[in-house]
Amino acid sequence: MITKKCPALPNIPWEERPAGGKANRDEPVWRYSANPVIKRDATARSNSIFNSAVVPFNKEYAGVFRVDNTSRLMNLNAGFSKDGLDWKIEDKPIEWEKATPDLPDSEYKYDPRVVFIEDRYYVMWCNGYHGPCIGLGYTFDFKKFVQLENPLMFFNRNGVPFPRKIKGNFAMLSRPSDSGHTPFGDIVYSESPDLTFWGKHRHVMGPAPFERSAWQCTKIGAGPAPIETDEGWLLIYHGVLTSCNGFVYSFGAALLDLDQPWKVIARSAPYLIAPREIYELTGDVPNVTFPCAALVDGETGRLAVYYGCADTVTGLVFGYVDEVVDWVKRNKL
Ligand code: BMA
Repeated sequence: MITKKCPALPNIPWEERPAGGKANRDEPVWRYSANPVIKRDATARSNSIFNSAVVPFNKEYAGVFRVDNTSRLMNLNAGFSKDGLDWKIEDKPIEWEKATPDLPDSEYKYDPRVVFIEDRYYVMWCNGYHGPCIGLGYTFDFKKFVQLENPLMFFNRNGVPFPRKIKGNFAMLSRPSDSGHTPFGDIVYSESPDLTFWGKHRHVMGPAPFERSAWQCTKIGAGPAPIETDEGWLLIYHGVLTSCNGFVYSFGAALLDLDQPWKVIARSAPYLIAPREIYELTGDVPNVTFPCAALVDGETGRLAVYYGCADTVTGLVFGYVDEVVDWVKRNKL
């Protein structure tokens, strides 16, 4: 078992791989049969709930959800669940307390990631401040939330913290962008001693050559917080293809070096999941599967990945960390 570095999570949401016709396909993950696990109208004024982050919390689950409301404003709401499947999401967005009074206001917030580091849950999101930038904050209880300095300059999206310090520093991935629907994008690594000042920027990987892996040939971005395994950090990441109808968002996986995570050990040429089901193919933005959170049971290696579907609802896929790692190594770009 290569996931012993992750804590046990005996109540991880789970469903066995479906038997039958698809059993011989080389696809290490399978969709929850009751997808979408979170519907678009789960709060009083939500237009859509997608690209959201869940974590184990007090033997149950909590999360920070991207809730676009019926004015089509993008914001983050807290939510709670006993089993990771049935969610109660707050009707009102999180009201952030500023760590220092001179912190700039956010024009919007979207695409959160949540990770427990040392003593608290950190939230990273795409924050509106003169264009998209990375927002950062923390909570202990998912009731009171404190906002910290924006880690990096605008323009940037898909900020994702590592779940532990690397050689004494906090670490994150991000994806420098422009102010619009960016037609490019590479994953970059950065470190910080104090979560305010970030440096040691390193290029991790860029889009793949079109002729070798087309689903990730326009841009890529980190998904859930990297998962620590004996073979490296397992990074689930999204990739974008530009079709005649616009962007198509799929996701695949890579293995990064444990001590120098900007070094890519392996990266998958095929995707893990691409828009195929009706709730991934149609919605407010068609053809989007966008992972933002992963739960792992360190005992069994079970993996549950939450992903936004067509910018409208939230889906869930299951797999085993070992099988995904093995699949990445067998299907290297
Ligand atoms: C990106 C972000 C994501 C979204 C994706 C597809 O720029 O807005 O939240 O899922 O586009 O529309």
